[in-house]
Parts: sequence; structure tokens; C-alpha cells
Amino acid sequence: MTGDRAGDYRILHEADLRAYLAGLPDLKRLLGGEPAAWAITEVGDGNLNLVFIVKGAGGGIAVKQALPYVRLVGESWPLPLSRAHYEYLALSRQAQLAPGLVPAVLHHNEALALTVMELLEPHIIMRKGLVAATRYPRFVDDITTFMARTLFFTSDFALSAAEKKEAIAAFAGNHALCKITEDLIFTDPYRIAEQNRWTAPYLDGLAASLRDDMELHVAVSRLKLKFMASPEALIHGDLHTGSIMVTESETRVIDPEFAFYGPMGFDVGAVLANLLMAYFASAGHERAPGERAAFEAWVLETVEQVWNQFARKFLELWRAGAAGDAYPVSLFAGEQGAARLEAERQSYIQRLFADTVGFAAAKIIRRIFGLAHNIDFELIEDPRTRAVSEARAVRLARAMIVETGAFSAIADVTGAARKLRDWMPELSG
Ligand code: SR1
Ligand code: MG
Repeated sequence: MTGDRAGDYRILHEADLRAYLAGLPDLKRLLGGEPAAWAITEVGDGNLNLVFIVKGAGGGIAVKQALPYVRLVGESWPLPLSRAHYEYLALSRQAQLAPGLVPAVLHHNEALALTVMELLEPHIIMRKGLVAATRYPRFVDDITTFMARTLFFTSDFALSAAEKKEAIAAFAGNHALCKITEDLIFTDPYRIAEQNRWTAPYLDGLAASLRDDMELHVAVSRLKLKFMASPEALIHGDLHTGSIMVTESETRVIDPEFAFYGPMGFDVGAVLANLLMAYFASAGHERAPGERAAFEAWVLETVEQVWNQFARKFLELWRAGAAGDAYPVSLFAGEQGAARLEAERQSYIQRLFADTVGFAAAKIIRRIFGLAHNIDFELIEDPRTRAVSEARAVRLARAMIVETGAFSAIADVTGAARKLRDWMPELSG
């Protein structure tokens, strides 16, 4: 890590970046050849940052630089550069806990809010693969290992009380990114907000009904409080399928700039929500009826396996004997203690499942009525067809938030999704 002098920040354009990298011997060697011959392309298609791919005769790298504002909106929405620091911190921790599942960091400059990482090639953003109906055989095992290990080993099950509080403090300054989530996910879709948008006019009625739905407002406010006030573990904080890069044989989790100590169900829910959106969007991408049926079946199977394998791996880590201060072994001695502790583990995981279901639903609704949408739905060209897919997803999401108790197992979620596959909503307009 270099360059921590405040005031040294500047937005790096191509020539500047070339000169900067040429001054770093290790990276210069990795890229190979003359700096003037390096190919530099800005490829960032996310909502916040610049991302450059740099390729030389010897190899390539990815360079991410935080902008002092939200890229999607522009300079009118300032955003602290410190998010690059938290991303670096989270990536370093995740690399220790889930080796091989995050990109390797090659260089970090605090003052420039810049991180250089290994170039992930031929990996693609998973969301793009899902739109193309590609199946990823490694995904379930990798993502559940990533979540189980990063969540378990940063929680009170694995840390002493002092370590945990220090760790919470290390990420507490990332509150501007948390505030984005608090507003865009848990608040704005349920009120009139300038940045909201939806597939109009077809979803006008549904958007209005969300604003009047007091049961929904109560339920989503409970989730918001849980997000704000439950520092259970170091969460990625934005674990959608745009933050995951894949090939058929590899998975890498990227972009943890929203990381902080929050509720575990927020990460698990993000993965499930984005798979469910891929499922509902799929009907809108088919050119002939049924042509994506095998892909859709795989998506729902994946939803079930993600939850089941995550829960199994998390419980295995707990049973293996955790060193943290929660649930002291001395209080659960003998056969009776062991049985009672196991019952407690089961009820803990059941509560985590309920959180997961609620957070997943909130994440679906925000992508349909809030500021930031996703290509799963956006690439459905015909707006009426898109609105039909979106309305199906919203119907499931509302039930998942308001009637969370009706979803006691993951098969309840996939069963409800399957029933809505061909449901025809009443649209406005
Ligand atoms: C203003 S940022 C909008 C969204 O982009 C990120 O990926 C997060 O999901 C955030 O909510
Ligand atoms: Mg991102």
C-alpha cells in the first residue's frame, strides 16, 4: 500500500495512468514491453467507479479508481473516496478467509483511491452470463464457501469480543455507502423519490400500491433497522450477480466497497434475490416458448442449493469448535449440553433464513422501482413483456417480505417462484 498523503488525489486519465504504472517496477515487469505500447481501456460499467483494463506484452491487470461522486448520477452526488480503503480492507480479509475466491490485489494507493488487481480473464460478470442462459457448475460450491467462511470467521462465533469490536470499528467509517443502501433499498422504492423509475406506464399502478402498502412499509422498516443495527459479521454489502465474475470452472467475488459489519442475511439474500430475478427475467428473453426451460430449472435448483449448502457449511464451521466468545463451550457440557447447543444452532440458522428471505425480497423490489436497475430486466426490449416479468418478481417479493413466516424452507420460495412463472398480472396503461 502506498501514497497515503491527503490531497494527492486526481482522477487518472489514460496518459496519467500509463505514467503512474510505468513508475511501479513490479507492475511494469508484469505488463512487459514498453509502457507506450500498453493497451489501456476504461471498461467500468458499474454505478460508482472507473475501471481500466491494462494489457502489455507480458500480461494484464485491472485498475479500479474511486471517483469523488456517484458515476451513475454525476458530480451532483458526492461520495467519499474512503470507500476504496474499505474495499481494500475487505478484499484483504476475504482473501485470507476464502482464498482463491476474490481477485488478488497487486497494488493499492490510498491517496489516489486506486487498487490494482489481477486481470480476471476469461471471466465474465455473472449477470451477463445469466441473461445469455449460461449455467455455472462451480457457482454453488464457491459462493457458499465464500459466504460461510467470510461470515462465520468475522462473527462472534470465531472472534473474541474485543477482536469483534475492533473489527466493527475498522469498517464503521464506511457509513456513506451504508446510507446508499438504507435509502435506495429500504426507503425510496416505497415513497415518491426523484430517482425512482420503473417500467411505465405498465407498472404505474404497482408503484403506487407500494407507496400505500402499510404492511409492506412496516416489514421493510424492520429490515432496514436490522441492516442498520446488527453488526453480526463483515458482510460484502453488495453481493449481486454483477459483483461476481465467473467461468464454468471458477468464481471470483469482486467489488466489496459496501463492506461493513452488518446482518449476514443481507449477503445471502442478495445472492438469492439476483438468482430469482434472473429466473423471472428469463421468460422475457425467450424467443420460442420453453427454449430456456432447462436454464430456468437450473436457476431454481441453484437457489435451493445456495441456501442449503450455505447453511450446511456454516453449521459445520460452528460444530467444528469456534474460538469466539459467543456460546461458551463451558456452558454446554455433557450430552445434554451438546443436544441443547445443537438445537440452538438449528434455531439460529432458521432465524438467519428468515432474514435472508426478507432481505432478498427488498433487493428485488429496489431493482424494479428504485434508482439502480439490472440488465436481467433492462435487456428485455419490449416494455410490456419486461413489466410482466417484473410484476411476477414483485408479487413473490411482497409475499416474502410481508409473509416471511410462510416461507419456512427454501423450497417454499422456489415453489412460489415456479407457480408465478406464467402468472399474468394486470398492468396499467
Ligand atoms: C448509487 S449506487 C447504486 C447501486 O450500485 C451499487 O452496485 C449498489 O447496489 C448501489 O445500491
Ligand atoms: Mg459494485
